[in-house]
Amino acid sequence: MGLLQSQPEFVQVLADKSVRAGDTVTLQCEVNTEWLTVMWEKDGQKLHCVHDKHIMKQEGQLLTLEIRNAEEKDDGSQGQMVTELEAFVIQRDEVRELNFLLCGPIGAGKSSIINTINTIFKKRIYVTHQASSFTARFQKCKVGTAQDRFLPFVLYDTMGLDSGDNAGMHPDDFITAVKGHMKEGYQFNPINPLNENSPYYRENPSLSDRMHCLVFVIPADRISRMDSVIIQKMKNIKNAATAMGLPQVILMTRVDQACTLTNNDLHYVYNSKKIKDKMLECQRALDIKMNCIFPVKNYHEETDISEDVNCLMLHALTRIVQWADDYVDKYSNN
Ligand SMILES: Nc1nc2c(ncn2[C@@H]2O[C@H](COP(=O)(O)OP(=O)(O)OP(=O)(O)O)[C@@H](O)[C@H]2O)c(=O)[nH]1
Ligand SMILES: [Mg+2]
Repeated sequence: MGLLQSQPEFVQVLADKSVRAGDTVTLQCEVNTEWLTVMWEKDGQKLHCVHDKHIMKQEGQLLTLEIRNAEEKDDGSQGQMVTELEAFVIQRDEVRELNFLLCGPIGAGKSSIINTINTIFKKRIYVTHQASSFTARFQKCKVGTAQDRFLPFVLYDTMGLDSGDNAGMHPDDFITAVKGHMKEGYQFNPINPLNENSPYYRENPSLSDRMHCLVFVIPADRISRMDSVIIQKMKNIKNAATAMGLPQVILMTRVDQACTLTNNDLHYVYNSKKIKDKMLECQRALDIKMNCIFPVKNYHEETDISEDVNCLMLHALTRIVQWADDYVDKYSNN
C-alpha cells in the first residue's frame, strides 16, 4: 500500500504486519506535512474502500488505514508474488529458460492455464492461446511482454490424452518431450509417435532442451469419472518422469465447476471439503504428494482480472518455478 502526492515525504513508512483471520489490522505511516490528499493502494491499484471494512483516518501528519475482519484476500501478496517471479533469476546460467510441460486429458484446461498465466503478467485478459480449440502442435508459450521482458520460464502446450489406443496424444510423445528430443512445431500424431527419423527429433538434447517440471492438468469436476485408461497413461508418463528425477505437480483446474461454494467465492477453495476430496482423488490417481497439488481456476469467460484467480495460480507457479530451478541446479554440469 502507499501514498501518492507530489511534494511530501514519508517520515515513517508502512511496516509489514502478520495477523490472524478476523483481526483488525491497523496500517500507519507518517508524513512531513498535513497538506495533502491521500490515496491508499493495494497491489498497485487504488484501494476500493468497502463500507465498515476499510476506515481511513488522517490526524495531522499521521495517516491510518484500519482493515476490519481481516481475510486472506486483504493481503498484498499478489503484488509480491508477481514481483518475485518477474525478478526471478535461474541459479545456473547454463539454462536460460525453465521448461514446463503440460499434460492432461482433452479439455482439462491446459491451454487456458497458459492464458491465465499470461493474463496475470500482461495485466489484461489474454485469450490468444485458443482454449477450447484443441491443441495439435507442440508449442512453446512465453510469458510476459516483449517490452517489459519475458519471464525466464516457458510453458509447452500439448494435445490432450484420450482413452482410445489411437486417440489423443501418444504417451510416448510425452516421454520424448520430457527428455528434450521433441522440437517445437511437431504435429502430434495419435497413432505414430515421434521417431528418430523425423526432422522434429532432436538427437542430443542438452539440459536446456529438457523439461524441468511436468505439470499434470486435471479437471476437478471430472476426476471422479475419469477413464482408467487415461489415468494409466498419465501414471506411465509420471513413472518415466520420476525415473529422471523430474519434479511433478498437479494443477487441478475447474474448481469453480466442482464446488458451488468455491464458485460463489474462490476463498472457499482451501476450506471446501469437496475440493479437498477432489485433491485426494488426484493424489490417489497419480500418487503425487498433496503439497504438489494446486487447486486453480482459469479465466474462461471473465472480462475483468480477478485477484483471487491470480493468487491461486501465482501460488502454484511460484512453487513450480522453484522446484524446476532446483532440478536444473541438481543436473547442471557447470
Ligand atoms: N469453468 C471453468 N472452465 C474452464 C477452466 N479451465 C478451462 N475451462 C474451460 O474448459 C474448456 C477446455 O479448456 P482448454 O483450455 O481448451 O482445455 P485443453 O486442455 O487445452 O483442451 P485440449 O487442447 O482440447 O486438450 C474451455 O471451454 C475452457 O474455457 C476453469 O478453471 N473453470
Ligand atoms: Mg488445448
